[in-house]
Amino acid sequence: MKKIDTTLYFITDSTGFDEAEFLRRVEEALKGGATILQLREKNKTTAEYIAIAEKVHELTRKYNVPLIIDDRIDVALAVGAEGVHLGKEDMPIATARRILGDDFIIGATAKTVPWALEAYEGGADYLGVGAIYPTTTKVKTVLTSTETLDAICKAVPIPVNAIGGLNKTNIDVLRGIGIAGFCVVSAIMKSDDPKAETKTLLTIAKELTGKR
Ligand code: TZP
Ligand code: MG
Repeated sequence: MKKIDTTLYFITDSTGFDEAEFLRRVEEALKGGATILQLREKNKTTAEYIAIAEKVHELTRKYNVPLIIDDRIDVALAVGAEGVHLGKEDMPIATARRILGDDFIIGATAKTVPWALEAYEGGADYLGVGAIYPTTTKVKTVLTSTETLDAICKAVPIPVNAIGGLNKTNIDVLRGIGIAGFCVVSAIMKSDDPKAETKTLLTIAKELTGKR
């Protein structure tokens, strides 16, 4: 199995920021210790997605953090990213695995045990499960119970991350569940001090996952 550290998985959202401020926040999160970073863009043209991905990749390389591209294997390949994250409406996991080969990181969204097993069997390296709480980030999702999250963790041998509405004040519901880490968007992206917030979340994530 590939070694992927999903302890504190930061997902970007450029909404409301100019490019310089967006990149500054991304770099602050990297300085704070995000262990993996997903570039998530829903309203950009292919050319725009590639252009911003190249800039973000320069930063993630500097901090030795894998860059995952949301939805788009063409963009991931174009910029030489380390991985791609795919949901139900994106390319099927097994198809992506066939195209991308064994070394590429492929993450999948899963909201049920059968869906998690299908993604794992198709060749996913990790799963994102949620939304655990309602989220202010623009996303088509439904809530996933902590019971389902727990069942998914027990059903697959790959890292499982919780996602959705998570921040430093409400993480405790995940205690005792075998997650590898958790994903956050707004907790870091909208923080007044993204670096300090990332540091705090990393400490919590390490403690929660028994990595400290
Ligand atoms: N998938 C399920 S919830 C979510 C995604 C992409 C958004 C999480 O964003 P936030 O701001 O951490 O709630
Ligand atoms: Mg998607």
